Amino acid sequence: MSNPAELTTPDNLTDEAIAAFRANGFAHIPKVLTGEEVAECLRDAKDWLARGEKMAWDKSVDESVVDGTVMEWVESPQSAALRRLALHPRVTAIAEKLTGVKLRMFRSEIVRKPNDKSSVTPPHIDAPYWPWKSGADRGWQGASLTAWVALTDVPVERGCMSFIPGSHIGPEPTPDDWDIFSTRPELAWNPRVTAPLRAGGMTFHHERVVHMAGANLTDTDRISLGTVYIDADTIFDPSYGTAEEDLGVQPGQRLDIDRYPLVADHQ
Ligand code: AKG
Repeated sequence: MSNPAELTTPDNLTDEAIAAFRANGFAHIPKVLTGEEVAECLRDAKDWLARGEKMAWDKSVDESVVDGTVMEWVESPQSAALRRLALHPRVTAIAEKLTGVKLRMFRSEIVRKPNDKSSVTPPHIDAPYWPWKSGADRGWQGASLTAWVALTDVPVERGCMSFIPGSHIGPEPTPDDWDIFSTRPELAWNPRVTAPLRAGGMTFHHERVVHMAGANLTDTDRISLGTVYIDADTIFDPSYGTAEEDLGVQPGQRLDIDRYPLVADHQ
């Protein structure tokens, strides 16, 4: 863990932090962006949320949990700061050190948890959604991780994330694991780590780690950018996952197209 006043970079990321990510399935990094970087990304994000087409997560649970826009902004010159953030050399090089593998940027999502009508993000793991084999044959037991960057301050009361340390280690995920406490009920009784963040701080989480977030009980929107990075060798396999979007590659192929750039090309 670094001093909150100090920017974490790939150069000062400690071996202990890397070992903790692999053991716990998440990393809590109090400061990774400068104030200037936060300000320009927040400006871009608000701009997109005001005019981009939005989707709501999990309408069946609660229409108002979060809304977000996925990826359209990546190609737009008006959102240069967010594109820079999704491919930010500091963020991506930390991600590659944590996982120990070469990564591609897979997708990125601006998320707002509104101040006036939000509820909780239920406990879940991400792996059952993704159309690839979740890493059993890989050293870090994963094929993807998410970088979740706070663009506003996110104290506990504004709906920060919590994680169940070590929950990424276990059986190969199945589609039923989306409702993780029904398939692995023992995890509901494990200690959780809550990760409040100042704007410019971030967490990384493994696709198999149990995570959740609280409701936004404050009078200010919670805004974040969640970017998913995948192991560069990940192969599209629709027999895994519930995602139905067209990925632009054929089953059995690596996700080796321009849409999923190697992060190293931007470092
Ligand atoms: C994820 O990025 O996988 C999340 O579950 C984010 C939850 C949130 O932003 O509340």
